Amino acid sequence: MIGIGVVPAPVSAVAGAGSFVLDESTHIRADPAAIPVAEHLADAVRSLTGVALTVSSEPGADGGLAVRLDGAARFGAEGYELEVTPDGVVLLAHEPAGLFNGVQTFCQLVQASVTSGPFRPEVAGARISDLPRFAWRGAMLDVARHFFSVAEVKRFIDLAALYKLNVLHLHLTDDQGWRIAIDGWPELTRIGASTEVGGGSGGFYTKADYAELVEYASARYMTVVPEIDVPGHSNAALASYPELNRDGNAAAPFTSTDVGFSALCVDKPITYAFLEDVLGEVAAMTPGPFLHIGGDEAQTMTDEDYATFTERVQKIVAAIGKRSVGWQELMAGPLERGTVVQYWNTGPGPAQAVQAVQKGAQVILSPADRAYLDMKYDGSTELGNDWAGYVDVRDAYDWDPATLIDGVEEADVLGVEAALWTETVADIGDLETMAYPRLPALAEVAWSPSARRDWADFRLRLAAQGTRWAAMGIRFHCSPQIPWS
Ligand code: TNX
Repeated sequence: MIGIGVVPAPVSAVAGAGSFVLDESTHIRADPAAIPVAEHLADAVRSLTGVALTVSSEPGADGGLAVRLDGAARFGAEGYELEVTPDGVVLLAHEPAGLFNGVQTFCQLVQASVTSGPFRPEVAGARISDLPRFAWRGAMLDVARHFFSVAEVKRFIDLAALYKLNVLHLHLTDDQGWRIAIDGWPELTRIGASTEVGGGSGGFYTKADYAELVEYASARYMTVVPEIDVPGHSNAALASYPELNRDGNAAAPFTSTDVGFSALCVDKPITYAFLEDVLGEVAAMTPGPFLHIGGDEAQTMTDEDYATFTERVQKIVAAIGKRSVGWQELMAGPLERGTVVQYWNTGPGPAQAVQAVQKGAQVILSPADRAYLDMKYDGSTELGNDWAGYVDVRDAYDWDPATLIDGVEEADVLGVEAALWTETVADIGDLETMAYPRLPALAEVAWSPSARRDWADFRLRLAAQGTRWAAMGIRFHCSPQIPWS
């Protein structure tokens, strides 16, 4: 089996002689800067096997598990080397994020030992060296259509981190709800946050909540990319502040699922005062380099107004010291240096992604017929949409980012992102069912070299992961394409 069963498939993995036995006497010895990752490893092993490992940074005898930051620089910020022998386990990386990725791999090897017969935490010998293909391996959650609590978003982060995803894109605002507190604009949360699809009471993140999410993600080496979707998808803001509307009357709250009807006013100075405040506050709370400014489906605006607006917003973002990300429509106007364009709409085809590249932008690939986790798996899926067709596990898995679009080459692709829109997804059970197992499939698209990817092999490796998901209480979709054990 490719990569001795690991998902996503590592760059190189070979089985070694013998096995390493984990028991209560096993000690993890970590470099001081690697202690948080080592603690994470101990927690994960405890929940997988019940075995409690001790952690320290004291130098000591060989044996046990060594977690060290002296890996080769050529493995980059996120790569790692892992060796399992009867005498011990050595995990090396150049940076902590690489160690964290190595821990995910090691846990899968442990899991394989737990499920391969009578319980004996004995990890088969292996030598793995690994690093990601793409820098941006994203998971987007729409918390605007239905609100998800801090605890639920943390669970989503956990689901993504298991498969080495490193970007959490939070779609924080849309027609149906505004989900982030902005000091200078309190009505956004008093009014704009009080709705969601279907008429529920919505919700929002305080600044402390948001900081908690950033912290939780960062402890898992994930960067948060907040999205404030403008100029369209802005009804919640327009319902909160009459002065943002052309006629000076507050828009009515919206709890249905149509798109494309709302737009901020291009020619009103207050529009930009509003955006400077919002983007400034969001940027101040966000350590990562990117702000997502939406830009999709502004169907009531002229092309000229749209270009004027999106150029100005990108300049606001640049002035704050951040880089803009926008949905593919953004390429219709001028692109600020460093702006990244996210391809999604497979309906009109990839021309806008090609044009974005021709204008010098890198792209993130989220083709809806592959990467939209809100599409139904098949005709029997109760939740979800189907405007881009059904997306079963093979559709999510069996494509290559470098050959998907003529005119978009590997170097033009910053990465791949799975997107979970939540018009029909209302709680954590729904979320898990739509995300799993497609999120791990897309994680392999983003991480593994194309030479290591093969559907026939992947479906066997994925099947073996199901046991762990069941143990973790993840309500995954048992796609008939996968031979679940
Ligand atoms: C299109 S993707 C949208 C979203 C919807 C989604 C549903 C994008 C940039 N816009 O507003 O939620 O389809 O699949």
